Amino acid sequence: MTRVITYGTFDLFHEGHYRLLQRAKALGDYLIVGVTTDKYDMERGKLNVVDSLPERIENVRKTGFVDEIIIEETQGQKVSDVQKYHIDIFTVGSDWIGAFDYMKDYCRVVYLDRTKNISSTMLREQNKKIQKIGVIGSGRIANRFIPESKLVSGVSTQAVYNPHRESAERFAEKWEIDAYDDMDAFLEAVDVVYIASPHETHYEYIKASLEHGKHVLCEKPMVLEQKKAEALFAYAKERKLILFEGIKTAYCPGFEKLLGIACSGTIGSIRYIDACFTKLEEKTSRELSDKKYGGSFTELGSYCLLPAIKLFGSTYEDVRFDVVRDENGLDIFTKASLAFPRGLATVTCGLGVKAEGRLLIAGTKGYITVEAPWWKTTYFEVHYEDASRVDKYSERFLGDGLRYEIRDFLNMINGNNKSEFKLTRGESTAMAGIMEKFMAHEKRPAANGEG
Ligand code: C2G
Repeated sequence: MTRVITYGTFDLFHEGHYRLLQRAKALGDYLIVGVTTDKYDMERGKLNVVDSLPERIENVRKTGFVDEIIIEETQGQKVSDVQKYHIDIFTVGSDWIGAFDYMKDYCRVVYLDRTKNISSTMLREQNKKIQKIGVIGSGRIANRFIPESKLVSGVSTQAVYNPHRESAERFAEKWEIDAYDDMDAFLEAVDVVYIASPHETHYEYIKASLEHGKHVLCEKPMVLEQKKAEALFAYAKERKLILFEGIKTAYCPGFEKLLGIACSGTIGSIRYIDACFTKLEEKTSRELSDKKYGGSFTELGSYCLLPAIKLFGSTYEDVRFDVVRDENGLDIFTKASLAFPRGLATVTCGLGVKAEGRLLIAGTKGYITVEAPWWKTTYFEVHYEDASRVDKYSERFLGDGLRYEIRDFLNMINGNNKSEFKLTRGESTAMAGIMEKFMAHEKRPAANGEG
């Protein structure tokens, strides 16, 4: 008798789960399924699990493929289960290829093809709850997005669009999703769109997606013109769609905690913010070779503006730019100085100059410091006039951190507006306005053609 084991959360049970269990059972005679506990899912960084453990167990049981169900509670449990239950085959979906090769010392390991498209008539009711994501763009950030999206229950990334068919296909093959170079067909296939294409293409892609009735999560900077941000948000609102700018810092728990402490009065009234982000790039990189839309400020400015806009508000009295340019005329280092009614902010970004990359929030009673990478906030300190007193705070930041914005985006789609305050339409619009002023300062076009 061949004994098989597999594990999973099996939240919002869908066809991908069903087919996995069906094929797992077919690998042998006796199938054991380990269903994860909420605590274990939290530990391994899976967000937003909706169904309770008894519901998830019941859905696994109902398939009729399973001979025995156990609970997966801890990290190292798989190896001991294999020995305890005399397992011959360990199996899991191909999205985990390589991750469980260490189990080969104990039994056979089989990665079963992941199900690309989880919709089916049979499971239509359940599938309604799962948002099918389509990704526009197939570059670095899109590659980071997919594994992060797998850690948010309630979404399934199923399609990629790139006008260059080959790039779309390469990306689709890597992530076991469908490739499109036809925008209409792509938008037909998905419920929501994640945009990770070059900055100047965002506007047209957001517009097309909203026109097709799709919710949109767009990478920063969403657009480089205030009027365009206003128009897009107004249109999304009219169509009752969510349009969401993905500045990951805004949604991560550490930054949320930081804002909470900063606003709590602990450091008195905030009067000065200094945010710096530098990341050295190769001269040949898109960021340093795209003469129109590249450079430090369009690339990193959104992160640095975020704390200032969050803490001082969207209305500023003045913004000035000082820029160091390379031979292409692109800003390799930019300092933006902003005056708000309540205080001052300086924002420094560099792709060709390295600096300490710190965030400082100064108030009338003390100050907060967050060292780089403060944009993935995990630890910060509060200092006072009495230098011997330092309050220390820490928080988790999991993986690449995109899972937090995906979770909040999903919550908004599902009608839970609690996340809206994390980055409001007004704040996103103000940032687009600052980007527009920067582009004008650099005498570069903010828009790619007519929009
Ligand atoms: N799966 C699939 N096709 C999909 C989605 C999921 O084949 N479209 C598979 C996964 O690869 C996994 C199983 O269904 O084998 C359960 O998926 P999840 O509930 O998402 O659980 P997961 O996080 O993959 O946990 O210890 C837990 C295991 O590591 C797997």
